[in-house]
Amino acid sequence: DLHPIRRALLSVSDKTGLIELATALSNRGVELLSTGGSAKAMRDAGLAVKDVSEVTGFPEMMDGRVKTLHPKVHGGLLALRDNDDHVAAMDEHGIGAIDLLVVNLYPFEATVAAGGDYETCIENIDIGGPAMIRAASKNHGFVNVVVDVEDYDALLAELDANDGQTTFAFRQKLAQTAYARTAAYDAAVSNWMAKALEEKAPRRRAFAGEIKQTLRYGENSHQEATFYTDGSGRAGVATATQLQGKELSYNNINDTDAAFELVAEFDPAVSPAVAIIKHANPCGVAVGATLVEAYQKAFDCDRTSAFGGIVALNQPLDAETATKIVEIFTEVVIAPGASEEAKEIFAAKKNLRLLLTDGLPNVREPITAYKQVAGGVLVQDKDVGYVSKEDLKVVTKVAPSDAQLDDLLFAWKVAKHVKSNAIVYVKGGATVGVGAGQMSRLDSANVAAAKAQRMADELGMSESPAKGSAVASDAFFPFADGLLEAAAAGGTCVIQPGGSMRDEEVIKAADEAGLAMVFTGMRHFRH
Ligand code: 93A
Repeated sequence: DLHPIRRALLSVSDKTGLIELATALSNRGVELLSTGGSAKAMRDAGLAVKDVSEVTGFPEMMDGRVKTLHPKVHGGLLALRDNDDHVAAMDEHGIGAIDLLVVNLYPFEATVAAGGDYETCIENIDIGGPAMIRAASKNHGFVNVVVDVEDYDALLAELDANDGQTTFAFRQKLAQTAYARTAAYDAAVSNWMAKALEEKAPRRRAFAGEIKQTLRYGENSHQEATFYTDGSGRAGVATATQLQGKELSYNNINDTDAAFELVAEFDPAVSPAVAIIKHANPCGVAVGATLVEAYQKAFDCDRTSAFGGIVALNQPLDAETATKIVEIFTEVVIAPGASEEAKEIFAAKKNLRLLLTDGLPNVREPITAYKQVAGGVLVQDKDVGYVSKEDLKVVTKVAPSDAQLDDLLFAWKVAKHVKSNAIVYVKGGATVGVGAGQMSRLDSANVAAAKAQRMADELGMSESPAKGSAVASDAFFPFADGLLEAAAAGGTCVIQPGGSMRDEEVIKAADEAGLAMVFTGMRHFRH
């Protein structure tokens, strides 16, 4: 597999070391072919060089865009020397074999780095060079390809060591280096072009989806924002029809989504349900015999926070509920439909936004959820997990009553939609205290208890509604303290995933406090 070098094509942008290499090759009897600038440099140094245009019979044209792109060049690089057909084709078409290709490419990367304008960068995309490099590399069984000035010495050393020939292993290594170079070159072009695309269009427009609304601003007024639909047609805030009120803001949309996804956990065929949301957390959730009752119960949980809230219903808005809702300032109401009467009642409140959908979001639909992190994106299945009565495991001496089970499951559904750490107190199908987003579970239990006490104060109740409540914890109690806090606030039954190292200790504490506790085996972190 030793092959001699008889004919070389040198075409280099970076002329460093060119004369030394060409002289050394010439001294070994190698015939030199070259392109415009490279040929001139060598000729100026007194070397005998043949122009590629003389070989091809075509002048270099189109500002040099076409100089080596010719069968006389590519045939010379690609022909298999031991293949009779190839050799015959060379003879027939007057193609001479090229045994060595020395190319370094138009300085595309350096042009970009120097801040070259669009046209200049485009002109510095080398086409003929990479084409020859890839051709010569493919034919490394016979052809040597050098793409780096640093490798000139190694080539000459190889020729010295092998009596003017090169080994297959050497040519293969050159070819591998060469493909790495053309790959990196094209990657540089692609990256540069991607950046140019971004500069033409705002970054957020790069998101693949239909623009639903250009928002006045994002989470804060200095942030630009856009609302897209994802093409799924999924029932929810993105596909809702707005009947009245001002344009939705970024935060309105986020909160409306949280509200509607939460209320959709409750089957409208079983009972009407209402969720009121502030800052993506529920400040009141309830089921009731009627929709208006559910609304009243949800509102009562935290009247202070419900002011300016987002209300989601799991059934069409009716006149009674509409009348009740307009009593206080509400930002958005979303529902799967509304009666004509209800619409008329709302029409008097010009600023109140009413969003109607064809149905509830399918909370069991296994869709994908994304979260951006620095330099990356986290992708996961949406949390569509749920538990039913049969999945619950009673772990305490006392088992919950049927009424307690209903409240426990209700609390569990709500806890899934509360930012972790989540502790939720529920009584009679309504939240009475919600502890959201604290960094310790104990703090969340305290917050929920304090909110329950505030509810008692607001409504003039004689005792905290947390007395006799069902307590949900979105993840296990790592210690007994959070559980004991819930018991102290008046909780009498508890639902939690279980699975803590200290489950035994927590169960013992529950038994000592006379609590009924069930494990779900599934947690609902939400961050
Ligand atoms: O414009 S090109 O893409 N068209 C070609 O046919 C071609 N052939 C060689 N650029 C081409 N080259 C490049 O020219 C080489 O890769 C090398 O970078 C440069 C050498 O040009 P000169 O010898 O005129 O300085």
